[in-house]
Amino acid sequence: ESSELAPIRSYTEETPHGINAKMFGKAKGKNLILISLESTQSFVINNKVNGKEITPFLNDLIDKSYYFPNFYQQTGQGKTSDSEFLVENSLYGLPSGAVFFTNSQNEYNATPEILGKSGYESAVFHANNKSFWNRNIMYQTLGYDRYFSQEDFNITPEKSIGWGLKDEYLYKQSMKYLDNLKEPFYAKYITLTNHFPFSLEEEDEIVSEWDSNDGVFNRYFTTVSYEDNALKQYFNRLKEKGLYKDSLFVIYGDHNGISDNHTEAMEKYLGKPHTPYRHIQLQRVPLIIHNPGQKGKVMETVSGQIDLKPTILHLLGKHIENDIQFGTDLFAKERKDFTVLRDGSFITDKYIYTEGKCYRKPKGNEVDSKQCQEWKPIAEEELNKSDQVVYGDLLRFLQPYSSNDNVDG
Ligand code: GP9
Ligand code: MN
Repeated sequence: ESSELAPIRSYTEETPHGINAKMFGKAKGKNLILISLESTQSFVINNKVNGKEITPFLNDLIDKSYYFPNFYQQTGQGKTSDSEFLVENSLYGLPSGAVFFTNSQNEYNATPEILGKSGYESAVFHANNKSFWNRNIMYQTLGYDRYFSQEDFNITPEKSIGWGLKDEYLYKQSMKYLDNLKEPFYAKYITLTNHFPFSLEEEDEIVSEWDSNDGVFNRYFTTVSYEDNALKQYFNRLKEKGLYKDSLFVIYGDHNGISDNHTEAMEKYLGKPHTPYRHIQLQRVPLIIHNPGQKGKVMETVSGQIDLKPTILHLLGKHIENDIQFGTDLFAKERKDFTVLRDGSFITDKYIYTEGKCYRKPKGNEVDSKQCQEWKPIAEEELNKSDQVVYGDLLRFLQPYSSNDNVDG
């Protein structure tokens, strides 16, 4: 292996990459269905607007799933595409620009490629223009077999809102394509209806708009609720087709939807002042891992999108011996409560560090920055090392890997 990769490997191997023997292979041989919930933040989960539950379907599902309330989005300027990059590769997006554009010709060792080697057929469903975020190129690089984009869906004005095809039709029209995928498959859905500026026709509203003087904020609840209901319909379709039980579901928010331009309405809604601490806590996005038939469990571990690749692969019973992963299996006993955001902010079990200041959880009171000091170089190195991999295209030096399907340690 190249000497350029050696310091990276010794760094990623410093952090314990544990495997939870009880969880390893829990979903072995199942289909993997990954759903990216556009702009969905955790503050809507188990919460209400105008006295009504915002996400009744997700709230129910959470009771039968692993739910991660301290899961953070780690994207930068590449927004949705950064979240995809993080999740597929366990590498960070770049400090500026979108890695989907700048480094689409690199070598990677992405989840679709890894699963492809054990017979999974992979497909993405996203009803936008195929070249948006350079996806048509990047998906080939990541090893996707199929990409169903705008041109593969029947998109009419009645079936569209805002950025394009409504989520309910994305799911509905994907069913015939799912039928033609060879099982086990890896299907990734990128939803769109809950995208800024959160437009929705009144007839599609499940909850009504909130009543602050911030229209964007008020409408957010309606599109989140619509997204929730569309997902419910999709699950029903999968059950009818007999695909539900044979699949592992990973559902997560891609990034925040409510920017700091809406802090006044947010303060009013949450009844809490907007502080740098609050800003970081609002970068939490839902993560739901659902393996049909399991018991529900809330997992408090501080985590981020970087951790999904090892988590998913281990659940499917794949351990990639010599992969370079910056994340850690969320079920591993020895994993540390620590997550770095793309701007260098970080979160531990006790502290949040952002904009050069250290805050104590859960109240968010500022404490001496010394309290956060020990983690600061770790956070910096984490991002630097990942950036070196991407800028230097270092995964071209990865040795062909062996997949160990029988880990029980
Ligand atoms: C566009 C969709 C939304 O295809 O992924 O993009 P975003 O603006 O959220 O990155
Ligand atoms: Mn997005």
